[in-house]
Amino acid sequence: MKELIDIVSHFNTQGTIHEIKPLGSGLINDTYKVTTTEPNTPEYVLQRINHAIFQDVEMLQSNIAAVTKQIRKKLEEQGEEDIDRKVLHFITAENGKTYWFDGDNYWRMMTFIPRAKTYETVNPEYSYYAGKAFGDFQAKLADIPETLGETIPDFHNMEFRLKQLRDAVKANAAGRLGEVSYYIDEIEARAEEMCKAERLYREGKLPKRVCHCDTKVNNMMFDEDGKVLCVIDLDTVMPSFIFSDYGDFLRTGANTGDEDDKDLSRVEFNMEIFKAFTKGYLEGATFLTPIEIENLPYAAALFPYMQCVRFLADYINGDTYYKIKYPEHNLVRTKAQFKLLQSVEAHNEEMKSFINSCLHG
Ligand code: GN1
Ligand code: MG
Repeated sequence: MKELIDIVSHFNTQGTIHEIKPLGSGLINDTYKVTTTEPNTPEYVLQRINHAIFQDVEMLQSNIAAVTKQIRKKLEEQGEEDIDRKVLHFITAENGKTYWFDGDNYWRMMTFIPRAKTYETVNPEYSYYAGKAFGDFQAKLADIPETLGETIPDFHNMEFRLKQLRDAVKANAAGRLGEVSYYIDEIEARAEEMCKAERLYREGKLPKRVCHCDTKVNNMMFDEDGKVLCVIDLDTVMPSFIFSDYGDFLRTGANTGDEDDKDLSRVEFNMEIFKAFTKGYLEGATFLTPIEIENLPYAAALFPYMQCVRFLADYINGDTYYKIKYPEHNLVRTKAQFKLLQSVEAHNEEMKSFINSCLHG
């Protein structure tokens, strides 16, 4: 904790530090909650940025600055109250930037949003609010004046993710290939269909828009009444297909089991959550084109598929990307995402007819 206190001392915070404790369940950055002794000073969040993954920290933080500035402006224009709980606020360090480099690691701090909660699972009512909130998030960013950089190049590019998997298979760095051939075959059987977004983009039929790109259900803060306060974890906000935000929420929010469930019988795609989220999303994302809407069921399948590919590639590579809790963790995650994908596929027709009913009443 002494080292963490030292890091915090480089930021312009108020009050005396009382405690610094780990916070949240992210798989990439390390996150801590910083509490202060005085009752009227804010609490903070301290994060060690995963610099191996986010290599251009300057770009990362300037994207986030542009995004939070734009959201704040829109909230002000709408006459919103409680703005400080509805958009993240980053703390300046003594170097005048919103991050601090200690010689080894990059750190940043933001104000902790009081009386807010995150969830690992949500009910249909909360999903409806979440759908509206992510639609609204994309709508607010539609006319952002800055051009955002790709903080992780090709982040949600399915062709690129498949290439990474194929490279991992070729190298077989951890000698794990023997146990995963079933999953490789299942992935390859769907590869062409799953790269549809990239094809539509090349043909000029599908736009890229500013998206969040990590709309896991636990990246959203809710207030005491279950209303969405704000979206957090802005590292991956960048131009992408809207499928990213729609699909990744459903991947996490509509899974009846856990992302890394060992009991595959618990993993199913929950259509009640799907319906509530989709209804909210279509209400919030008023700018969607017919081709985007028509491909929402594809997006619901794409994200469990992409995550399956990413977890499997990491497993084959010997666990170099995601934090793991035990040696088979990435394989367990792969299997759970594949089971979820199969369940999404089984609901394809039902998804389509629900979306049609939303559009035509
Ligand atoms: C990572 O940071 P976190 O845990 O919210 C990952 C996402 C994955 C997710 C899988 C930068 O998100 O893309 O979907 O894990 N973020 C990055 O749980 O790779
Ligand atoms: Mg997160």
